[in-house]
Amino acid sequence: MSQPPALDERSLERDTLAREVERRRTFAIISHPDAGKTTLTEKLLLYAGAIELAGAVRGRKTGRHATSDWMEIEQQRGISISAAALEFELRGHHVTLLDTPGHQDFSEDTYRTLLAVDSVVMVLDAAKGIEAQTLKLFDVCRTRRLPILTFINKLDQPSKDPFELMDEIERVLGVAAAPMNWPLGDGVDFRGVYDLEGHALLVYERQRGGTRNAPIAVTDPADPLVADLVGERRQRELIEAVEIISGAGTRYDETAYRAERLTPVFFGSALNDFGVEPFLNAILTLAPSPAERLSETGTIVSPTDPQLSGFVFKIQANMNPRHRDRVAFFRVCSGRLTKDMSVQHERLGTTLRLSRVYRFFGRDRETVPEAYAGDVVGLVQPGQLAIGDTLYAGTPVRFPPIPQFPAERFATLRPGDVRHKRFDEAVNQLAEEGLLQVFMPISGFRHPVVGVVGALQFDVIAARLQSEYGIQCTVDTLPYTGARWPVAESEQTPSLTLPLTGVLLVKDRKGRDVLLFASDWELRYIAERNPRVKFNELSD
Ligand SMILES: Nc1nc2c(ncn2[C@@H]2O[C@H](COP(=O)(O)OP(=O)(O)OP(=O)(O)O)[C@@H](O)[C@H]2O)c(=O)[nH]1
Ligand SMILES: [Mg+2]
Repeated sequence: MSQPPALDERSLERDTLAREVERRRTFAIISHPDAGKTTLTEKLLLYAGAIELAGAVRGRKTGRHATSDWMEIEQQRGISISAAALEFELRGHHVTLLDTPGHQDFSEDTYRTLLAVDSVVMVLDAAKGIEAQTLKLFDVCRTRRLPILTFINKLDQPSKDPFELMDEIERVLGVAAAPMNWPLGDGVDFRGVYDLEGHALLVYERQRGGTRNAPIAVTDPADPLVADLVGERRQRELIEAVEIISGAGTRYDETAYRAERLTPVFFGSALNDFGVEPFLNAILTLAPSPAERLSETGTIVSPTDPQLSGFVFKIQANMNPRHRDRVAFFRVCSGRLTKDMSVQHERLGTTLRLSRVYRFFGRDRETVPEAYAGDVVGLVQPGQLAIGDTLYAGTPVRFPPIPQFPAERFATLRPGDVRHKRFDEAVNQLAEEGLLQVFMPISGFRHPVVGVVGALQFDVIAARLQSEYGIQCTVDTLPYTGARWPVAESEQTPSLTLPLTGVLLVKDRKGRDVLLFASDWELRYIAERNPRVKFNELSD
């Protein structure tokens, strides 16, 4: 038996853990579609020195694409579909950034990602303010107690008045908005931002997109240098704005930010590389390092606890054509993860050796020898890991389950050529990712019926079957709007009485009965006719 480590060895380990945790920043970028998350992500990578050239969301065929939109269908359509993890080192910090999809059809992936981070960057389109999906995601952040930094993007286009935007954040989201810098003009008239803390002017020069302007120090908004740089009219406006902000405006307060009562607000234009560098600095200095987490039973898991723990929040197959494997994205919550270590698989009650541990940069991966709380690592353990699984070493722990969204749209998948085994395997792999739920009809054609949250996911399924598995597939949409798992009260419960139309009885992957129904009317009918049966919305 090995000896327990000596006292000073243990305190040395504690110091290392504390230091590693302290320097970690793990955050997700969220917003309504098209606000500029992926563009901002790309520019943050550029300023962090993690990439040399920035790609674009709508790159020309031969052009560079944004690192986080690595999937073929993302590049074709210019939207994000799947959350992408990007990890890099910057000025002594270890940063993990997760770019999420904004479209509500992919929001389950975004919700799962929000479980894996310690804070959030919220991007607003300056012309649009708080949009519907941003509001929904904000509510999720609030229940998960995630501090939020705000980046108001696209100031190079006609924008709402900045005071109106501050007011909208406070009114609609119900948090204080503390401007950290202030824009001078907008659209064609956009001249730059004034750093309210540092008293410096960052001047925007339209023609010089991509170049790194340094902020110019001024004594205050009334400094004659300001007029030289942006003109007298803009200076007068700035003086007035700063007076209002220092009088009645909200000032940054760390405690309030950490308690999700306040969001620091920055202005800029991601596409034009403007205001990105100060924002990156703010992420490093303001965003919190990994905090304690609660297990399912309510025990506190400290990030500096020497025993490893964490959970799988995402599975993605075929990320790299050279490695056709399934990656389980694992958020480390405590301890140190080392390659080849043995861990306990909480759900299966087995021991697992972590032989393939990667860190990710969009599609690219590299082997990592170790990881700490806050890190998101990719584990390749074929067939052994599912979304929501907890892994630990030492004292048993289980993290709360990850809720699955109920499917609201259904379709039959018809493969073109018939290589059934490969097709079934492909559909099952996509089901493991949580992209779809698979059902088998009881009678008629044996083509699988799939359920998804949003209609765009059908396009993703067809595109991925084609590009990742070489399977041409037709998606025939079905008129159903929901699924229920009937559970009989007892063995004596009579068999189901169903309406003649508007329902379909299918089996799930575990062979259980599932009812698909076309509207609430059928569901009510079924519930009334079968009083001794419970109809569960989710399978487990
Ligand atoms: N004018 C202008 N356009 C921008 C700016 N930032 C992003 N865009 C454009 O806005 C569009 C959407 O940008 P994305 O970065 O894909 O937005 P997103 O939030 O990642 O979108 P989803 O991932 O699909 O939710 C693209 O055409 C960008 O080029 C900006 O600062 N100014
Ligand atoms: Mg995007």
